[in-house]
This record gives sequence, C-alpha cells and structure tokens, in this order.
Amino acid sequence: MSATLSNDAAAQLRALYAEMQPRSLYPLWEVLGALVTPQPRSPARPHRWRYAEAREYLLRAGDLISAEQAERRVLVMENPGLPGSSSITSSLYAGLQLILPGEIAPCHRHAQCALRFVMEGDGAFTAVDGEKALMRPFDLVLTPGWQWHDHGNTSSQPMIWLDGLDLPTVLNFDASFAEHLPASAHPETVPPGDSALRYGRNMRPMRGTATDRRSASQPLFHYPYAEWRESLRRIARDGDPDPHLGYALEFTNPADGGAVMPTISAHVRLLPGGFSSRPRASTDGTIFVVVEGSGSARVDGEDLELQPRDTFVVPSWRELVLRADSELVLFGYSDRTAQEKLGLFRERRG
Ligand code: 1HN
Repeated sequence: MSATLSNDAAAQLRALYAEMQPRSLYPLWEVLGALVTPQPRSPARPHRWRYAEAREYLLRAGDLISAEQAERRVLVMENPGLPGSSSITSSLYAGLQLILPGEIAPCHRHAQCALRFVMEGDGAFTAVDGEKALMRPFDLVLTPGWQWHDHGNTSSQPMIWLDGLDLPTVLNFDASFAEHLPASAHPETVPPGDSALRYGRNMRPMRGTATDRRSASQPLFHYPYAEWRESLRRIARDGDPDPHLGYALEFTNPADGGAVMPTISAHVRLLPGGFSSRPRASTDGTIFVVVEGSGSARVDGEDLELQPRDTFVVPSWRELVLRADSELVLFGYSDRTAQEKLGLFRERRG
C-alpha cells in the first residue's frame, strides 16, 4: 500500500480488517508487495554441509536404528533459512542415506521423484521396478515418480548416498501418494544393466515389441561416474570452458532429450585448476556436491570453502562465483526443468 491515509481512514480500515478476519477475508493491499516482489527473495540461505561431520552422525545413527526400522535411514540437510520444512531449497529436498552391509531398505513407491548421488561405498544396489543398479562412487541413479524401489547392501562396506527429491514441490501441489510392496524387495525381473543396453546407446527397442521393457517416458535410470567423468575429462582437453559454468554437461532422458525427471534437472561440471567463474545468478536454487578438487563458492560475497563430498546450496537469484584451487568437479541438481515448463526460469550472467 503506497498512498498515505488519514488517521481516521487508517483506524476505520483496522476495524474493517478485524471484522472481516473471522470470515477469512483479508486486504490484498497490505500484503501485495511481499507477494509480488520485483525479484526473487528466497528465505533459503546459502549453506555448506561438511561431509566428514555428517558422516559421523550418520554412522552413529546406524548403530542405533536399522535401515528396515527407519524405512529410510537418512539425515536431512535442511536449509537453515527454512526451519521445520525438511527442504534444502523452496522446491527440493536433500538428505544423506546410509545402508550398512546386509541391510535392506524396503520396497515402496511414491509420487515424488528421487535421485541418488553416491558418496561412498561400492556395490550396494538400488532396484527400480525390479532392475538393480549396482552403485559406485559418484554414480547418479534415478527413481522416477511411482516406480517401485528398494535398496540393499550385499557388499562388505557401508554405502552412503545423497538423496535428492522434489518433496516440497509435490507437497505444494498436495499431490503426494505412496504405497508399500507387501514383500520387502521387488522380484528381480531383469539383469542389472538391462535398461542401459536397450535405451542407453542411442537406440531403443522397436516399438510394440517385447524388447520394450521399461516405462516409455523414463527408460534410463543409471548414469555411471565412469561414463560422465570420461566425457568431462575429454571435452576439457580442447576448447575453452564456458566463463560462467566451466565445462558443463547435463544428464538427459533419452526419451525426449530433456531433463532427467519432470521436476529435477541434473548436471556435472569441471572447472580447471586456477579457474574463476564469472558471476551468475539463476532462479533455480541449486544443490551441489563436490566430487573432486578444492576451491570456493562465493555466494553474494560470502565464501564457502569446498572439499570433496561437501554438499552446498545456492538459493534462487543469489550470485555465484566458483573458484577452483585445483581441478574442481561438481554435481548439481535443481528445479530448472520445472521452471522452464512453467515459463519461470531466468538467469543473469555478469
Ligand atoms: C525415499 O523414498 C527415499 O527411497 C529416500 O531411498 C529419502 C525422503 C523422503 C521421502 C521419501 C528412498 C526419502 C524418501
């Protein structure tokens, strides 16, 4: 509300508000400025979670509660600016999940889309609709909405990964559904790697044949580190990095060439040692994991120092400058694809 009112009118308006309130009626002019801001004003804050610290707490939880008892034994990385929300940005969730040797995290499915980005361990699996992905450090594994998934660890080491979900988005739409499989594990319907053979080689099964096994809209769900790292390594050998992003590759869904899931985009980037990015802001608050190297993320002038396996978050429309002390490799995910579909995505490159 911009115009000044007489004392009399102001007093009468206050009386009017008090009378309307029991009928759930409110004056827009008192809140309009906070609702329609000239630019994003996220309550989320830039923050970094040290992997070594979180890991200690997670292993202590592992001594006290089993994966089966917890259903999912996860420490939520909640944004300090969004207390009580279990959210890392206004639209996305992040947590660190531990599965110990011999454990099973029982089979369920839900409307929410999830990704896993492996932090440590080797050989535990996520099974998606009956196909196992054997997980290695820094692999990306997807669990698209409404696909059955369970996790198991038949290796001899603990396995820890980051879970990224669109929980706050689904909550916002009041569209959450979930169910449990009566058995703790889904029957194994195809051998590990089956979907990569059928859909991961710029080919696909002929339509309408029995070789077309997976959901037509989400055929691939395992993006191994060995493959994406090799691509980054080789494209960084010749050609210049993008001044804002470094060498950056987005993971895609081969069904349509778009983002990996309807609400989540994911990418990796490599910044050569000594490289400083030009400042950039975007409307998609982004969660990053440091894969390799060290450096810093300066967010609106505040420095977050980065070490391997740290997670950090850059909220919407905060200016990010990345500096690589040694060759820095990052994984990142955001709601960019959802914003693009809604016509909301913007970026500013300085
Ligand atoms: C979930 O289903 C998993 O399947 C992990 O591993 C974390 C956080 C909230 C809701 C569902 C999983 C989750 C989750």
